[in-house]
Amino acid sequence: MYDKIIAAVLSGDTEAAATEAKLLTDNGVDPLQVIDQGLIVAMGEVGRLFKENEIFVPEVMMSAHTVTMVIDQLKPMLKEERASLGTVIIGTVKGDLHDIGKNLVALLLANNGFKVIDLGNDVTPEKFISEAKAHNCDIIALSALLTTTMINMEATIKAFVDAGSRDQVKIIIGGAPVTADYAASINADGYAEDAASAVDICKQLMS
Ligand code: B12
Repeated sequence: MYDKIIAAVLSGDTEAAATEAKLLTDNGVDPLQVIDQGLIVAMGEVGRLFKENEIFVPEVMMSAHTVTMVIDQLKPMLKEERASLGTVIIGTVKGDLHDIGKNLVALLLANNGFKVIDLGNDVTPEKFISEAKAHNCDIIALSALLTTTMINMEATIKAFVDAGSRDQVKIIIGGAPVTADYAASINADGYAEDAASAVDICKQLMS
């Protein structure tokens, strides 16, 4: 059922992927399933091909662009619940430009009753701190996809400690190289391996 959209993402054919996504949702498929079974599966395959040197950065960028465009197309179909559960500030840490996973976490949180402020990618610790203060936020969600930028999660948490505001927020982390052990080792309050579990963690932290 998802073969065509996966193939379109792999070849970076945004038009074909968008058409296939529309066809699926027109036929009653849940947009979240299209994201989960189509787009995320396709990006997993892109990752495998990239790792095995079968494709290179330009192809990965085209696939990433396709996924971003299709998610934007699907977004209006997802019902956004009234934000009432709490405010989450999310961003990809300093030095890291990967944002597809972070965007999915933001999307699901917004769809599950959280107010989400997305700071984008390459976000400095100082920016997280100033935005947390400005929005009186409850949870900070940090994303990192590179082993070389994971260290900036620890730096961000330390910056909150140094600023004297660590007790005012919960901090959760995630991204492909991140583990629960790593989260514990840097004193994060939570870790989740995918967007749906990120919602569960945030709900737990707010209860
Ligand atoms: C797409 C991609 C890119 C795109 C990014 C486009 C974009 N807009 O994001 C581009 C081409 C720009 C790119 C660049 C680079 N990339 Co890249 N990239 C990938 C790739 C193929 C897919 C990532 C992705 O989107 N996955 C799909 C999403 C849905 O999954 P996800 O991000 O893991 O997110 C899920 C969970 O992790 C979790 N999650 C994510 N964030 C958060 C946050 C919180 C709080 C929580 C709770 C959960 C959570 O929920 C998400 C949804 O389920 C990965 C391969 C891989 N296996 O991850 C490599 C990969 C991450 N890249 C890699 C590399 C090396 C690079 C470059 C250095 C390449 C280069 N030579 O230039 C640059 C670095 C640029 C930079 N400074 O950031 C390596 C990293 C290796 C390492 N050990 O660090 C990988 C693993 C590929 C590989 N196997 O070598 N990349």
